[in-house]
Amino acid sequence: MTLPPGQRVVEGFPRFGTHLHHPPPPVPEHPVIEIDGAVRAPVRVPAGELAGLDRREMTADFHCVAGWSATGLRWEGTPFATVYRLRVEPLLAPGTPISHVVFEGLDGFESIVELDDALAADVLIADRLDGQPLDSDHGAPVRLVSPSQYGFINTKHLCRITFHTAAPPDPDKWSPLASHHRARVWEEERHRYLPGRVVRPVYRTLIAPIRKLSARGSIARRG
Ligand SMILES: Nc1nc2c(c(=O)[nH]1)N[C@H]1C(S)=C(S)[C@@H](COP(=O)(O)O)O[C@H]1N2
Ligand SMILES: [Mo]
Repeated sequence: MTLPPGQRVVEGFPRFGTHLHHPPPPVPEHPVIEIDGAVRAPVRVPAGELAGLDRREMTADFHCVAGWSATGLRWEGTPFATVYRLRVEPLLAPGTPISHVVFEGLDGFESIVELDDALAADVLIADRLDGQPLDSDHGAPVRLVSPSQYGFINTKHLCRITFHTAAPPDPDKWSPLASHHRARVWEEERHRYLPGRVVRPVYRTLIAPIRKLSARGSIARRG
């Protein structure tokens, strides 16, 4: 099996992220996704409706920037490109030059993605994983899945998609560990200022302790 540079296979699919000290956010009774930003008027669309527009199945590996990869995950959902064409473009004034998209989760997590990367054929708004509805560890009720980009692009518990005509303000602009804007796994675009190779060994020491933290969840369930 070929993995992107600097990645190692882990068993199962750990719950991971910047949020491990919190339980996953509760799933709302009627989940909606708000579409806002550079649209004429914001709209709220039931999450299930977005994920059901154009059902696809995709098997892909998942790569966290910290160096672990979960392999052979089977996602189901709708390509983001379909959501954009059917539900977003009609909301835009003609000629609005959308350049960036912000995906926000119910826990406040955000990922900033260039529109062209978000429109790639392998980017899904997913509501099922391995034949089951997404569980809370992995992003219930719906999440973004962009397997060609590191995990931090793949916002879970999606509740808002905001469209921008220029790069939005970037919270970690001055951080030496700022995330890479494009985060393409095959280019090893982990960080903006540091080459991927340099940070690999640091991350490696963190994977085991962080996995322990998340072990109560999905690893056990997936066996
Ligand atoms: N809402 C939300 N989405 C998130 C995160 C988060 O903390 N909150 N962490 C990101 C990171 S860093 C990773 S590696 C993946 C982990 O996905 P998993 O928990 O399904 O393994 O989720 C991403 N999406
Ligand atoms: Mo990650």
